[in-house]
Amino acid sequence: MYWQQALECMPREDLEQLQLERLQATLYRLGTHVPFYRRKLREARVNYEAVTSLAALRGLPFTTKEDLHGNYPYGLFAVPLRDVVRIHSTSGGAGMTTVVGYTRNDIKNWSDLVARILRGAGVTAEDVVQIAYDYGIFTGGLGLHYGAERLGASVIPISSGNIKRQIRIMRDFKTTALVCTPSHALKIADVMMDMGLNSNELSLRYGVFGAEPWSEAMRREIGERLGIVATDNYGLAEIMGPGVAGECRECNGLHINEDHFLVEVLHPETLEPVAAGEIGELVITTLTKEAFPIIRYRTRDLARLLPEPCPCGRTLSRMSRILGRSDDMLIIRGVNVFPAQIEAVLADINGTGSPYLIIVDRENHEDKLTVMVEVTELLFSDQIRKQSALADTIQDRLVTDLGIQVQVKLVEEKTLETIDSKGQKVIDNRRL
Ligand code: DLL
Repeated sequence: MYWQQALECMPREDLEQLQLERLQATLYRLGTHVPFYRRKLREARVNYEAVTSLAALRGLPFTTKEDLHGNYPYGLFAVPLRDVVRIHSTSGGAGMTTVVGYTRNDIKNWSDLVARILRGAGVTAEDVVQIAYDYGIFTGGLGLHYGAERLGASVIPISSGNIKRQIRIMRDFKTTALVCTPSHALKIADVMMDMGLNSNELSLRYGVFGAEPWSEAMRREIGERLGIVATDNYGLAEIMGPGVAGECRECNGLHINEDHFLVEVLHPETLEPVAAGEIGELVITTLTKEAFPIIRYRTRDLARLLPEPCPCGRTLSRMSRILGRSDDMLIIRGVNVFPAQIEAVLADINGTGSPYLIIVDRENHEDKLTVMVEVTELLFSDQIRKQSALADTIQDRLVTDLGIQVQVKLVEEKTLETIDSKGQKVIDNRRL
């Protein structure tokens, strides 16, 4: 049930010593190789060569998404591109893209950390693992693929799309572990039902799900409908991708790979640590990354630490599932979407730039994004053809920029305030 037992079950004292040594090395790397951090550390009056305890973390400056955008594309890389063997990005489209790089050694560590998560979920070298994440610049597909191969499992890189084919392959190839977003797993269950297929006709045993928020109710439903044990795993491209934290078979919180990541839980406004076990924002420092080390990254993900030791024997702390965000980012079909991206597209197109409302629904376990846009009375009373041309233009731009399907509806001026009197920009109707 362990992949790297000595590390996953290390006495806390040894773990903290290892963390300190790795923090020192990371600070040295950043201070000497990344001008942005050299400046930031100087401004924060941190003598990175004199850090002698983990408590020094509290005095280090934060890194935000804006910092990453300000250094787009390669400004925060700590090695020359010659040493970078892979480049990924956060999910989500233009305007908000963050570029991250990996050295050969980073890929090796990443594979081991993902292997830990798969092993913790029950998967072994005997398993046939079907990966239904998008394979591409998103970290989900390749990240889990390398981890599953490292574990020695037989990997089916099915990717996303064509669910009937995914199901047929799952049945014929006797897939034992399914890896995808939790909503995709439910979609698979729906389509199986349409195909008249029962989970008994499959060989599935494990489901390893992440990349989007889900709930205990969804875990139960997936478990019942697919006949599997469903575990949660968490990660983000800025830190590594999948592999940051994952559940063991206790299904009660995600073990953080603390020998590679230092996680703080801070109040999102005061940025002070919350009391033990309280909800706060996860702020993460990488400890072993070579190409793209990062300190005190404000993830904007809300969770809490679970203080009790886990019966599985791992000494790595556990965190709750992700309980929300401290910003307005939405995750739609596993893709990160910011209202500001939509606003920027609208501002760019003539005839709009006026009030809009983003509506997110989940129908048949699939997220649907609708953007309602007010247009002037003049345009509204104009020919239908002109209207639908404008709707198409907006839709095309949004699909290109966000990287997901969007429906655009034009409405008359003042319609939106009747739908939503509170002037919110987003109505999220999804019930997880
Ligand atoms: O979603 C990495 C990943 C891939 C994780 C596959 C797990 C499995 P990004 O595209 O950078 O990376 O999106 C990261 O997704 O900040 C969270 O808000 C959200 N997220 C990721 N995992 C979970 C989860 C990948 N298990 C953002 N529960 C993060 C809830 C999650 N939210």
